[in-house]
This record gives sequence, structure tokens and C-alpha cells, in this order.
Amino acid sequence: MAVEVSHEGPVLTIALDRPDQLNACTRELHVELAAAVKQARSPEVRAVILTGNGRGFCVGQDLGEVRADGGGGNDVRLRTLYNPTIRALRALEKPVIAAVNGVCAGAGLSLAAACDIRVASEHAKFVPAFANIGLIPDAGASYHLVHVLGYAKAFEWMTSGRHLGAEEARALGLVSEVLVPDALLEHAGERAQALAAMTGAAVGLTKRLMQQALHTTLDEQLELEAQLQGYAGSTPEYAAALDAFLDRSAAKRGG
Ligand code: T3D
Repeated sequence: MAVEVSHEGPVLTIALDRPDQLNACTRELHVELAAAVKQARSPEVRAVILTGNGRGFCVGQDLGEVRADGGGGNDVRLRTLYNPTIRALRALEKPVIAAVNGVCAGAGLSLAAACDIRVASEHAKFVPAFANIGLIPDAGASYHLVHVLGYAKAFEWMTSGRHLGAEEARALGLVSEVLVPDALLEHAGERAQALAAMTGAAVGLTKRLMQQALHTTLDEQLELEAQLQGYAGSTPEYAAALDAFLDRSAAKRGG
């Protein structure tokens, strides 16, 4: 097995599990990761954590497998193995937190960048390995990093090969928090549980809405807001929240 999946209530944790190779991506890992992301679509799952076992988060493509395959085939691996998982992570209408426990390189960086929130251990290291071996940012890295960091910072970093420590990654805006290693998963778990406990479908719909905002016009965005709010405003969760607020206000007034 190359991926370990565990549940804590509504939170699904997906841990890449090839620790001796820093969780480099083999075909086996891709197949299991795709299955885990599919499992995350279950309505019982309301938030997801993606992390790595051992001292690595993920170091991208397993280069040993590339050589064993005779080299080349990068486009095929991307289309058949990486891209479907990146799309599936983005399409999940629930938050995905990357808990970056250690070294995160190449397509590992792409996986982290496709998540909605990134938190990192003090031991995390971010390595734009692509350019070092003559490749370009792929598996969504060129898209997500431009959105997360802005063009200038993303271009400069991706073409520098520079390793970033966790604090530098926070300063750049790549991760939102840096934790001591022992606290990382507990903290990610608390954040995921808090998101999972949010009322109804609001978090998932906000994800859909904000992703569309990356490539749309104001008019289209206003219309999507109206549509999704029409749905959110018709749910029992909204009706219950409204009643609870108004009843509390009435009670305060003594009525
Ligand atoms: O096919 C396609 O085109 C699809 C898309 C590809 C996009 C990519 O992901 S391209 C980028 C691929 N990744 C890399 O180029 C990273 C290569 N690794 C490194 O540069 C270094 O390992 C790190 C800087 C990430 C970490 O260095 P360090 O010193 O902390 O660890 P290490 O000793 O180099 O690695 C530990 C083990 O993991 C080692 O195995 P060993 O010698 O103990 O048996 C090493 O070979 C293995 N490992 C690390 N990265 C990979 C890997 N094994 C296979 N593939 C790897 N990518």
C-alpha cells in the first residue's frame, strides 16, 4: 500500500505512505490516491487532510520508475495519473488541508498547491525541483502557484530552483501557518474539524464560488452568487440558524 486513509468523524486523512522514498509518486500511489480522493466525495466526509508519512510530504514523480519505464512519457503520466487527481481535488466541494510535514518537491508541490489551505511543520522544505532537472512546473503548479503567490513571485521562485524553508514559505504566502512538528497533524485536525462543523453546504459552495472567481467576469460571478445563495438560503440548516438567531434576540428582549 502506498496511501493510508483514516477517518476521525467527518474528517478524512489521506497520508502518502512511501516514507523511504519521501512519498515519491509511483503508479501504485497514484491509483490509491485517486481512490482516496474518490472516497472523500462521500457526504459523510466534510473536510480532508492530505499529508505524508515519514520525513517527506511528497517529492513528486518517482524518478526510479521513470528510468525503469525507459524515460519519457511525461505527458502520458500527467494526463492519465496526475491531472485527474488535481481536477478531483479541485472539484471536491469540501475543504482540503495540506499538512506539509516535510520535504515537498516537484509534483508534491503541485499537490500541496491544489489544496485549499496549507499548513506546514517547521521541518517542511519546499523545492521547485522541476527546473533543476530540465522540466517545467506541471500537475497544476503553473496555475495554482500563480494564483496563490502572484505571477512575479511564482515565476521567480519556479525558475530559481531555490529551496524554501517553512518560515520563508509562510513569508511568501505559500503556507498560512508553521507548527512544531509534533503539533502539525493535531492542528490540521482541529482546523479540519472546525470546517467540517460549519453549517450546511456553505464551505463547499464557497470553494466552488471562489474557484470560479479565478477566471470569470463580475457579472458571471454575481449570477453564480445569486444561484448558490438561492440554494443555500433554501436549506434546513439556514432556516434553523435563522430561527435560532431570531429566537435568541426575542428572548433577550424578553419576548
Ligand atoms: O513524469 C512526469 O513528468 C510527471 C510529473 C513530474 C513532475 C515532477 O515531480 S518532477 C520532480 C521530481 N522530483 C525531484 O526531482 C526531486 C528529487 N529529489 C531531490 O532532489 C531530493 O531527494 C530532495 C531535495 C527532495 C530531498 O533531499 P534529501 O537529501 O532530504 O533526501 P534524499 O537523500 O535525496 O532522498 C531520500 C530518499 O528518497 C533517497 O533514496 P535512498 O537513496 O535513500 O534509497 C532518494 O533517492 C529518494 N527520492 C527522493 N526523491 C525521489 C526519490 N526517489 C524517487 N523519486 C524521487 N523523486
